[in-house]
Amino acid sequence: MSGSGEISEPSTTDITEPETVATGVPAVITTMRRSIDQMGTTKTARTLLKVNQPKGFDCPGCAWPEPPPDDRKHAEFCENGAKAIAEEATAARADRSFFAEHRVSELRTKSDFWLGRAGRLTEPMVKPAGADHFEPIGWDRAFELVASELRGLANPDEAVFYTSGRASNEAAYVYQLFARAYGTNNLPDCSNMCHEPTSVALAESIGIGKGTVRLDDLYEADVIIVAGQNPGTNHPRMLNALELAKRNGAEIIAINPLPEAGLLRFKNPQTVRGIVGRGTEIADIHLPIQLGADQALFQLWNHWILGDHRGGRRVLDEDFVASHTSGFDELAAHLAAVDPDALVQATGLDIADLTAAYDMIVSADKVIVCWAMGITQHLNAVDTIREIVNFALLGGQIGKPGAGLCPVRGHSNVQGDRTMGVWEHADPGFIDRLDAEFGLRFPREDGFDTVETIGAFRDGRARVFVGLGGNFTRATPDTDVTEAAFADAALVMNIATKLNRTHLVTEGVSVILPCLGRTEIDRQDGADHFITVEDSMGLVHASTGVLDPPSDAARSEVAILTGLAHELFGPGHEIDWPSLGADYDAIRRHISNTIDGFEDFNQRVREPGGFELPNGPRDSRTFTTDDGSAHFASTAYIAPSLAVDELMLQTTRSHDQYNTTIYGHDDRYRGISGDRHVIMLNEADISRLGHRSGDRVDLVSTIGGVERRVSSFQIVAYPTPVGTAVAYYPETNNLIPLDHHEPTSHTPASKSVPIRIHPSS
Ligand SMILES: Nc1nc2c(c(=O)[nH]1)N[C@H]1C(S)=C(S)[C@@H](COP(=O)(O)OP(=O)(O)OC[C@H]3O[C@@H](n4cnc5c(=O)[nH]c(N)nc54)[C@H](O)[C@@H]3O)O[C@H]1N2
Ligand SMILES: Nc1nc2c(c(=O)[nH]1)N[C@H]1C(S)=C(S)[C@@H](COP(=O)(O)OP(=O)(O)OC[C@H]3O[C@@H](n4cnc5c(=O)[nH]c(N)nc54)[C@H](O)[C@@H]3O)O[C@H]1N2
Ligand SMILES: [Mo]
Repeated sequence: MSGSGEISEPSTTDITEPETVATGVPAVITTMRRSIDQMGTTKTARTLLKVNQPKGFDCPGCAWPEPPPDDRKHAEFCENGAKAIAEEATAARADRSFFAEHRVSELRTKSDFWLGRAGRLTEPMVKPAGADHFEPIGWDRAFELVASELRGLANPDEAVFYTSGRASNEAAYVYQLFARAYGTNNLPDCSNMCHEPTSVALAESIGIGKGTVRLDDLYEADVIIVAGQNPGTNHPRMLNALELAKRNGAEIIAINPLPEAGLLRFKNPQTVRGIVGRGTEIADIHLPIQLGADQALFQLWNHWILGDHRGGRRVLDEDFVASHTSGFDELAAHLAAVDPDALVQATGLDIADLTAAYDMIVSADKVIVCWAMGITQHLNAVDTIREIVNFALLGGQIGKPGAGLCPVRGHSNVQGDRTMGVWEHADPGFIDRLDAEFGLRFPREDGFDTVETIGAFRDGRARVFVGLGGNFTRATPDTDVTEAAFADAALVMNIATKLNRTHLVTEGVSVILPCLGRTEIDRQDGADHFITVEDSMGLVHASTGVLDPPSDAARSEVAILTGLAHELFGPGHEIDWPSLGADYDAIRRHISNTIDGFEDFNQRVREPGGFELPNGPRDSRTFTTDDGSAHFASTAYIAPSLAVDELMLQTTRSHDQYNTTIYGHDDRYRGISGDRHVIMLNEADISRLGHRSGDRVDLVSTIGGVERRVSSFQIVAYPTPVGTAVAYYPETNNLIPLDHHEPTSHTPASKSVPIRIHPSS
């Protein structure tokens, strides 16, 4: 089946009441129907039975961990994991006839949904500079072309090497080695737009940029706080864990402006009870907070904790604070001086609800805080996470069973890619180890992150873009600025499973190299390879594809990278690229030698279920900060100021997309289907601003005095707090200026965007 133009785009939107129950029968039906549509019946059954099983592949959906092998249900997947797999296992092909039929100028007018429906890429394609068609190019010629472009740059820092979080550990390690051997640390990744504030805040406060809980901790917790996360859509298997936690007696507090289905009630499709029953009430308390006000909320709770002497005892864990932390006196003085009324007001929450949640927390021994993009994509994200860490430290909630910090990562191997050294910062210890391992001198200067990359292309300081997966120009903010910056690139090369807009943006040369997906058999010279990944809780395990590759020509990411490296560096290079491509154990040996926690990698990863990376705070309350203790941070909450006719917009995911991959047009749990161009507003704001539900409006941002606009969005009345608005990403990315980001991590503040609405002309 050749991908074709028979795809119809919806132009109207259907609205029904939002659902409060997640999963259950409708989810299972959606799963099966969608995968059967794209894959056919036998392939569907064969594929879905291998998801997240010890001898199968790691689901390419999210980074939520799997239970230990003997606990796994036969179906260890969810509706949205199945969509991710069906998207990859589709029978449609964006092959040479597809590219012959569609000009680049035509493809640029198509939606993300349409481009994805074209199907899997089958062979290397090139669009010469100034041309309007992609044409086939052999692998060797493609490598020669890219290598010669890289050799021709005045300076290696004119090339940028981006990674999306699906790349395996092996591919990621080879990739960073390639970029650094070439001479640059320009290694931005999707984390820069995602959990970077988490990595920054946790590294400085607890000495490691990762969370401190295992899956089992959730089952033992007394209270689990789920802040800024929509697990029913984005981490559906987390609901299984929350359900079990609840059965074991945990209470759950959801902090979220929206009443997301699944946080409020959940039916487990993996049990019969789940299918027929009413489901479990997941959240005991829902706090519908104002956007970006979580810093104020945790600061308020921390202020209360310090003054709380219940039954003559302080709620504060004085022993933990005395033996494991520093900066307490400063924090205590700082918190004593905050104005609690102003903090309450900033949250927009009812004092009774705030107090009820607080009482629940301080009556508990073991508390876990989970968070995702609702916390990280704000101007104050790093400060918010510092305040969450303060909260955990004051309660002594780190390094004991059933308690801790639980950032929930997005892409299935985004955490592993960073562990493998995909990072624009040149960590001196790691670079020294690379030097020793490979007998080269690798660069020491920090490279560009995601936002800096766009600035560099805009200003002509970067000329070549290489993408290991992802959809860079669509996922990033300031769409018009970003696309204009990339139009002038000399070369854009993407290693990809499917066609997307980033492949189409440059007027220069564009090269698309088709790779295997996680689900596919990686066979070279008769031998099958497996790869490894690290989940959100630091478990490393193997993943083996089971499906046939999309074409004979598609290659593994590792094979593509080592092939290109061999062409660029030539035979006799200090790094034996061909042998790394032929034997992934050889890559894993280098990983063992250069990355902590990977000793005996090849042996340990062959154990069922893999192995766990060491984690000082979690395992032994060891904090590898400058003074060996966990750091409190004193943060000042600054409330955003909006003009009377402004609303604070969050850009978010529907139930039917994976980032820039749009599976369909049905945001089922929110009761919205059809056209994705909707703006969800509180009823009170709609009438206050003189509009009605169903009106078409333009969304306009004027941050920094520059007008940015997206046109013709339909107003939908929705239970979002007064003054806030919700719309889908990536359609609204054009509203977010490049420099509208958190100051330390540079993560775009894509969930605090002040906008106005104007009637559409
Ligand atoms: N099916 C599917 N799965 C995915 C993805 C996908 O696109 N589709 N993407 C993957 C990736 S890369 C990631 S990073 C994760 C994303 O997973 P999530 O973080 O769940 O993603 P979002 O859809 O951005 O949802 C953000 C949630 O935070 C809430 N929120 C927004 N602002 C605030 C705030 O200021 N405070 C609080 N307390 N809450 C707020 C929103 O209402 C929403 O419920 O999911 C991963 N898994
Ligand atoms: N406004 C706004 N912007 C956001 C966000 C938001 O909430 N709001 N979220 C941000 C977040 S959290 C993230 S993580 C980024 C996501 O940014 P990216 O990770 O760059 O985007 P994706 O849409 O996940 O990338 C999808 C593409 O990856 C390729 N692909 C899929 N599987 C594979 C594979 O196995 N190998 C290879 N080589 N390629 C593959 C396909 O070509 C597909 O088109 O977006 C960020 N942007
Ligand atoms: Mo993400």
